[in-house]
Amino acid sequence: MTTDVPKAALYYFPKAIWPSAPLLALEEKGYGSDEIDLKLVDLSKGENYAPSYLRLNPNATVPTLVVPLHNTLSPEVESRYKSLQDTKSIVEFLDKSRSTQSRTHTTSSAPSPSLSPATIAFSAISDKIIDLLHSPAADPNALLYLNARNEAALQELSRERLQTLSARRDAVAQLLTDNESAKIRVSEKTRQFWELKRVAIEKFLDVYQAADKPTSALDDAAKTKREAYFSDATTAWAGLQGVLIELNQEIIGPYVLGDQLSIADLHLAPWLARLVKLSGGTIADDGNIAVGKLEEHVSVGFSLPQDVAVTESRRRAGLPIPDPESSERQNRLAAFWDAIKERPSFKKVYADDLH
Ligand SMILES: N[C@@H](CCC(=O)N[C@@H](CS)C(=O)NCC(=O)O)C(=O)O
Repeated sequence: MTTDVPKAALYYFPKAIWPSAPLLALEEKGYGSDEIDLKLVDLSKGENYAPSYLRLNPNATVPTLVVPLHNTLSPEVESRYKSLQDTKSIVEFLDKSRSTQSRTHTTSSAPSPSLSPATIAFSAISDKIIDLLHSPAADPNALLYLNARNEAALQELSRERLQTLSARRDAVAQLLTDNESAKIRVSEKTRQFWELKRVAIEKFLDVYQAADKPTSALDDAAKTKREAYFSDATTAWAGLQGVLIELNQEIIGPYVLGDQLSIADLHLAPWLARLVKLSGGTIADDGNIAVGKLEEHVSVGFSLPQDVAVTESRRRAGLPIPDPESSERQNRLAAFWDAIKERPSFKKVYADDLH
């Protein structure tokens, strides 16, 4: 294969949630490691705010997929690119761009199943689930920053996140200073974008930095900030209940559209992995344990209807059935967790830990 043919480049960060969807897609679709360039954008250092990255994705988010335009897939023609800037379009693109019949530039001979919904009805379910997972009420990054509803939890969260959040604030502050001193020149729109990011990061930083003090030792301003934070956190986690109920109703099981994996599962997997992690679960936990921890974390006593039999879900997912006589039941999210975590794609993307 020639090496000078322009390739698509996936900008990602391994610990971020949404880039994990295209990373799972690369595995499930059998892309060879020579087909897509993987480019790391270190979110913990604020690299996503750099002007060079904003030219690829003005939202400063990962993933971004930069693809050579089709008619210039030839080394003689100067390459032109377009960038896909959201997870849904990127996963769809990766699904459509490799099929076992197509002659993509690859050394991989792995099969490439279609992951697109096969009917209009399936398409509607898939879209509904993907849109729900990307809705503000389900935002896994907001839930990460708001994952403390009492003083002890806030102390722990602060220990985990203070350092990277400070580094990200410093990166944005440096860009604003460099722009001020004309070391770099950006548009007013970009300057305002950075300013908004700085304010948003500092709002959390203020609360995290004071985490070690009991509320009684805070001055009035800090107390008000902490109370507002706990109120936002409580609202965010309460709002997740409705999302979980809806997801659990819509999933056919064990995967979103039934026995076969589809693009919706590539969104649900990283989303659920993050929420299980935020709830204290691990990759070793089976569905009932992992989703049980999530239910408990959302609200004590909250539980989704256990309307499927574990043996039936495992049979449908092609998993071994240790006890065929078992009458154990589970909810659909638990069945999904059992099925997805056994896939080689999931084991690869989450080899280090859930994130
Ligand atoms: N709507 C976007 C959301 C992507 C997103 O929120 N990415 C997070 C990481 S999982 C991010 O890049 N955050 C960077 C930041 O906000 O500074 C998508 O679907 O791709």
